[in-house]
Amino acid sequence: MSTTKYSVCTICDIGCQLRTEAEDGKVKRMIAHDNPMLANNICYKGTAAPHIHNHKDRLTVPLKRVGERGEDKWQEISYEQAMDEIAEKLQGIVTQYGPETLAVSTSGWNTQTTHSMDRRFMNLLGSPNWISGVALCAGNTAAVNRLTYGWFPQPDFGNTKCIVLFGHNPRKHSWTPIFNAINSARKNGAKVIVLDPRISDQAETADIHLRLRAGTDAAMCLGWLKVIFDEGLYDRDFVEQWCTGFDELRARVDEYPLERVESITGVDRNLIIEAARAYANADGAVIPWTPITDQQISSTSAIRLHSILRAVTGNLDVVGGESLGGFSDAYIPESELGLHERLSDTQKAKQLGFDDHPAFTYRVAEMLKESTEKVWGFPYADIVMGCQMANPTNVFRAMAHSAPYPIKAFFALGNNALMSYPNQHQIHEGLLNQELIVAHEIFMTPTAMLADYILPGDVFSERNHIADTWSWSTRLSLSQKIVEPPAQASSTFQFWRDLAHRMGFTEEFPWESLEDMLDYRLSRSGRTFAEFEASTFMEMQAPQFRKYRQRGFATPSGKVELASSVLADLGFDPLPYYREGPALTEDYPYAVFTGVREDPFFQTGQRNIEVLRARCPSPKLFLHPDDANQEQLSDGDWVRLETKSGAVTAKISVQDSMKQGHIRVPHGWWYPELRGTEKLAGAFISSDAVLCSDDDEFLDKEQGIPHFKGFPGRIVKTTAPANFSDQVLNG
Ligand SMILES: Nc1nc2c(c(=O)[nH]1)N[C@H]1C(S)=C(S)[C@@H](COP(=O)(O)OP(=O)(O)OC[C@H]3O[C@@H](n4cnc5c(=O)[nH]c(N)nc54)[C@H](O)[C@@H]3O)O[C@H]1N2
Ligand SMILES: Nc1nc2c(c(=O)[nH]1)N[C@H]1C(S)=C(S)[C@@H](COP(=O)(O)OP(=O)(O)OC[C@H]3O[C@@H](n4cnc5c(=O)[nH]c(N)nc54)[C@H](O)[C@@H]3O)O[C@H]1N2
Ligand code: SF4
Ligand SMILES: [Mo]
Repeated sequence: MSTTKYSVCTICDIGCQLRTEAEDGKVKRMIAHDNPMLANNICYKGTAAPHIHNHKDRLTVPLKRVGERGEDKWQEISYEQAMDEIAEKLQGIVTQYGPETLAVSTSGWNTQTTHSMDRRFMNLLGSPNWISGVALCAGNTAAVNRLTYGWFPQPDFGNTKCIVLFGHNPRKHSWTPIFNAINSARKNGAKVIVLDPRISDQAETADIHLRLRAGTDAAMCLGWLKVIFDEGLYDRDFVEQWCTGFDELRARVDEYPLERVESITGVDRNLIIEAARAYANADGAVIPWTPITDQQISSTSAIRLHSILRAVTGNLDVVGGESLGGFSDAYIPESELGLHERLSDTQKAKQLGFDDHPAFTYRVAEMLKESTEKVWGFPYADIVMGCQMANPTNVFRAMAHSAPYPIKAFFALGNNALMSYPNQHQIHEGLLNQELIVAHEIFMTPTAMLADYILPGDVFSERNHIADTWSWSTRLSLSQKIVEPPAQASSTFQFWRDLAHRMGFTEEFPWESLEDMLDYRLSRSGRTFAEFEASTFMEMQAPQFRKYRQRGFATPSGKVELASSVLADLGFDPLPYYREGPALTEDYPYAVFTGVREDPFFQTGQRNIEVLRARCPSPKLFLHPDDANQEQLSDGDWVRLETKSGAVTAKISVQDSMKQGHIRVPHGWWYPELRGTEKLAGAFISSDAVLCSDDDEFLDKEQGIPHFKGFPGRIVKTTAPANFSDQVLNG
């Protein structure tokens, strides 16, 4: 029997809607959606989904650790037994040490079905210590955007005339829908400006390319503002009526004359002027979200500078610019499902990071609560899940060193936590210190290997869902189940619901199934999941522009805060600034950056999927030919990339497109095929997270996120990792 359904792909976080075909209860094929509007939105990871969903190594039965932690020895147990034991152990820990000693790490997009039940459970229990990879991605950007104008805007690619990409490099097989949106905008006459040390794919076809030194984006933005203010290219009316702090900002910008910006960024001042003019003069311009400014030492300033550029050039909440969406009228948002109002002020104040790096913690969420309710109708805006998180570095420090208090239980759901933050050695130490670790996973990752219990997760072809964009936009996309999950695999929704029922929160978790939850969320618009499914595959509220004219902005002043009152109240500089990263030295002469996502993989995933791994069998460092000559290295040589924190073994790829003096290291490499021969399947051999420090001199001040863009490193020649073979998964 063959069936066809439509599902939202969760292999990466951009969520293409695909056509799914199954035969005799097995997923057979994933292809593009029939709707011509969506026909280009698929990459080769999407078409490889059947290989992932039907993979022989999928976890299908709950596992309980029987050897030493990390020894990878397991006993199969029933789901009921696993949940009973987890609940009992967690209860013991909470009673003995307090609820805040539970920390949870998850990313949300791949498990998809959590519906903020994790936050709900933690808030009822009393733990504020929820962390996520979104702290290094769109989550922290959302939180920092709120400081300026109270929401996180979305670019209007359909009508824009200018797209500015700060590093961000969508391609045919990387964030495909955004790649397609940029290409259509180009066809409609939009110019593209790329800021990237490398000649990236987007840079190659850009109208203007600024090859800045890694980590200097904030200085570049200050340079653009200098041009825009000096040449009067800003929207005076908007600034006068709707912004606070213009004079202070202007004085700060004057501290960055173009000679200074040129010397910091390494970009010719005439090119800086040309780009700033092109952006400011365009009839509708956008600076789409980028992870590059999420992950550097001046991150808060750089993200704020993007928001300031949008505002002063009149690109905020207008056609062709970037619009402030607000909550959906049709679907109860996760911000509400999380029950953030149920966590007491005392417990909120225990959130790790609250005191020293508060920008995306409850401390700021509480400061923005009143204005958010006034403008958007609800006090907690958990946009892209990132607006009331604990700080990951503070959490791992607490796990490793028991200060300011210990963390005793750690849950990782759909998140390979060991490799997904800076300072992997500290994360490892912290994990070894735990009394209880639970992993919810579809494959045996290095993080899962360190757990006490592993629960097998379902995948997107095995569950029903309506994907929203985590309160970022009002789009709702249907995702249908086409096959049953393997024996005992289930959703993260089920996990939190079943744990809550075992720990006394039955009343607050009244839903039996995912469909019940979807019915509840849709009840806002008077529909059930079955009705939604029968009537539409995607819907979105019509955008409204210049809404601030009625309601103001969701900031304490009700205006766009060019000088942030929240940052001032917290004792930080209210104005954006540039801070130089840790200096290169004779010993560590290269500026290393992590990233340049690899087409066949999403983050730390898929190294075990043969059809994908064959496209990229080994990790690669990119190096400029002059640097390769200097180091007497050739393309394909194995090297060790060393920093003061650790070392990564990888192959050299000599590329003309690299910027001299820079090295690119990929994110997330481990070797599933080395399970059983190398410690934690080679998690310490080639992972960028061992290189990146989270010492204070490497952290952004306001958010406490690490500097991944231009930290000091050196390379030495070596041999391939033991037991490694390029052919291992090919043949
Ligand atoms: N060191 C370092 N850290 C980083 C980054 C970096 O470049 N360097 N990048 C940051 C960025 S931009 C991001 S977005 C985050 C990403 O962080 P994550 O989104 O956590 O990324 P992944 O590494 O893909 O880990 C997801 C895990 O979920 C599992 N999984 C997939 N689907 C399902 C499912 O349906 N159910 C369950 N239960 N599990 C599933 C996968 O097997 C995988 O192990 O990491 C951030 N952290
Ligand atoms: N195939 C695939 N696609 C993905 C992902 C994946 O893992 N695989 N991950 C998704 C996720 S979660 C994310 S966050 C995005 C990330 O994807 P992108 O936003 O495209 O980011 P990266 O690929 O890390 O790096 C993009 C560019 O930034 C440049 N760069 C490095 N340092 C700097 C700097 O300091 N300043 C500037 N301006 N540029 C710099 C690099 O040279 C590189 O060309 O990709 C998404 N798409
Ligand atoms: S870009 Fe590829 S992996 Fe990402 S959601 Fe779309 S099809 Fe899936
Ligand atoms: Mo990301």
